[in-house]
Amino acid sequence: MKKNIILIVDEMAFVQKAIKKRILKELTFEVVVASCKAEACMMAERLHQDIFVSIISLELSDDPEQNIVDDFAQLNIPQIIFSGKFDLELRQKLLQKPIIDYIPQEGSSSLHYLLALLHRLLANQSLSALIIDDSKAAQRFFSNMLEKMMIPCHTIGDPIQALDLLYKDPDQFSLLLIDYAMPEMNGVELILELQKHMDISNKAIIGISGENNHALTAHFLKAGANDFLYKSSSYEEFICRISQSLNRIEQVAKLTRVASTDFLTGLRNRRALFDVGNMFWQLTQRENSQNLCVCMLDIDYFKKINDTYGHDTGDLVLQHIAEILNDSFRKTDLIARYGGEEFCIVLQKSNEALALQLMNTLRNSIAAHTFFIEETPIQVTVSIGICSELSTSLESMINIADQRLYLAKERGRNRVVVA
Ligand code: GH3
Ligand code: MG
Ligand code: MG
Repeated sequence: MKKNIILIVDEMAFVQKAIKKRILKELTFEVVVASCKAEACMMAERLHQDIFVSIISLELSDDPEQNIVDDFAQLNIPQIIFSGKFDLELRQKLLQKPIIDYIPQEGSSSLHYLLALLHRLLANQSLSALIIDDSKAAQRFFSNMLEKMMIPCHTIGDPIQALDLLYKDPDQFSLLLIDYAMPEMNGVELILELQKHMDISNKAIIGISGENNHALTAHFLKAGANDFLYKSSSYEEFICRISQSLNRIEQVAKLTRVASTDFLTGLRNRRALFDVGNMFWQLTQRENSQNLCVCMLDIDYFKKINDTYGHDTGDLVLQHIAEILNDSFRKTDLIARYGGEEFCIVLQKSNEALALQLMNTLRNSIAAHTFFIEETPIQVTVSIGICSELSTSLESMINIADQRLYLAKERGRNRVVVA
């Protein structure tokens, strides 16, 4: 079961309130609060299996020795220390304990850091990291660290096996920690090799070295790593750098998603059609195959829908058509809104007969479907043109499919034209 409770332990009611308010606003956790160690331990005993994380102040009148940290550790409750009490000796002592992080309470920036950390921990659970290091001790050190950050991880000692694993399932790992000195291949060579075969821009790659050699930093970064750390770095520095790299790749992924998505239908937009479609075209050509089909689909007399029921209803019809398209094809096919009420579908590993069959099924199911928009029944038909010859470019295939679409219109609409 998902752990859904955050336990706040703090004597100060206003601190409790401030943290609780932000958590309830930004996250979907249940929040429980305790004002002293005794109360916190009682709650912990009862709820420890459901506690995602605890946020603990060390200034508790009934716990001058800060025993709460060990008590909670025994119950395996993840801890973030969020405390006004801060000195170097205490920091050293705490960093020996299995806590996630230590945040000095210093105004609103610390609360901001705390919330960012909670968001990070939550997202970390659904990531997967690969530690590539030939030293067992280093593997243990890094996996402990990632475990504290709630990042599931795998370890591997042989860089060649690591490459195999990454090629087999390129999307499995979003964080790679790569040691420099390894037998067979060093960490920089591994990144360069990896780049030849796959897109690494969606991964956080951290180079690591045991030697204090400054030239390595630039070497790793130039090869494509997002960051670099020495094995002697502190745990705090590791988690800050790793979290920052993960935040960055997630932001880039989000921007890329927004930039390639059609706002109204959620399908890919025209720009993404060309980006991804050109990749499909090149792949098909490299494989010496003819099996790529481009289909252009246009709604018949769509202007009439707008004129009769209004533009908003027209928008809803477009959204419904997009849903039907999404449900009609394989995940590996590309579905995009080309513009207005025109859509483009690129079928990979498909031939003329298969494309024709798929498009006729789609055309029939749209024609047979009644869209109910605010209880108004609306029916539409579509015309489709298919290009199944691997022409000189994706663009030329789109043009050919478009010409056939207009033949379908001329021949009376609600039909598919293939050649
Ligand atoms: P045909 O069968 O020849 O394709 O006729 P049609 O009416 O579908 O084609 P036409 O190109 O004359 O008109 C397309 C209409 O689609 C006009 C335009 O206002 C409407 N349209 C384009 N984009 C949108 C949109 O995002 N939302 C809505 N509601 N309408 C749109
Ligand atoms: Mg139309
Ligand atoms: Mg049109």
